[in-house]
Amino acid sequence: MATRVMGVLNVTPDSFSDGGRWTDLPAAVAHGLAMVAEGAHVIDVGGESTRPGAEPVDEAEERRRVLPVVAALAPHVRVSVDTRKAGVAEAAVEEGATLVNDVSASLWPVVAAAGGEVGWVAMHMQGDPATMQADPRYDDVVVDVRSFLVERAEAARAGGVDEVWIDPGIGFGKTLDHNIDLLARLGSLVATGFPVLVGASRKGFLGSLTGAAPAADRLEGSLAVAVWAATAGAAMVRVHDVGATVDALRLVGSSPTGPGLSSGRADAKSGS
Ligand code: HH2
Repeated sequence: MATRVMGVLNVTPDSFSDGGRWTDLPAAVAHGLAMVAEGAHVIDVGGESTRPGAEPVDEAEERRRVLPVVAALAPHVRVSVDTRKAGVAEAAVEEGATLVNDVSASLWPVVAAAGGEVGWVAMHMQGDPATMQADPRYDDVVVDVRSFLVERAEAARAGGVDEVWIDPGIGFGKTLDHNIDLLARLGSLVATGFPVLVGASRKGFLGSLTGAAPAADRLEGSLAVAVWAATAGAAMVRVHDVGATVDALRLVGSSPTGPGLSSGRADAKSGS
């Protein structure tokens, strides 16, 4: 199945990899449109960093950051709003967002109230960003995350949300081993039948595995995980490096835009 690409657009001063780069409205909109030109299917606009240790942002400030960007991009591309606040989600939908990317996995009633055009992403997080990496524990991380997500997703469906995504929340209250287990057994989430979104782009565990300390140096690991997730059946990957990810997915035949290795008719020139 073709895997779609969600481009990350953080309108924050403190996001772990692109914080401070898109806080100016014209720069944010230009970057969103550039990701669309590179092949992004959805642009995910966020106004509050949820990196480990991040402090919460108040609602008025989060609205000020995200709403103008959502309004400017919505005529051009599907926009999701990355928020934990009902008021921000509601306002973003009014400005044209049609997907609520909810790292708190609790906002489905807002989405249900918005009507059938709006989808919902339920992401798993253990604890809160401020403390979640202190000592995360699970009986079996894959089983625990799966049952949490299925319970939330089924509640949302029963409550009237037709489009429900699930996301294991890589790095959100997870050790290195937890992240690896979730990716290694991603098929267990895919088998639920809910479309799976995976966000591993530039995250810390890639640095732990490859030694690439600055987040911007984690492109190779990010691409490898995107390809891995797509091959395992993820329906969408959330990434910072859209063009490179679209190319990588195209090569393995997971991109909606072309044939690739898995189609058995790769367009490689003969002899090359
Ligand atoms: N990761 C981040 C934020 N939102 N949403 C979903 N559905 N899945 C994710 O894995 C996910 C997410 C964290 O990454 P980023 O937005 O780049 O950084 P920050 O939280 O510092 O703004």
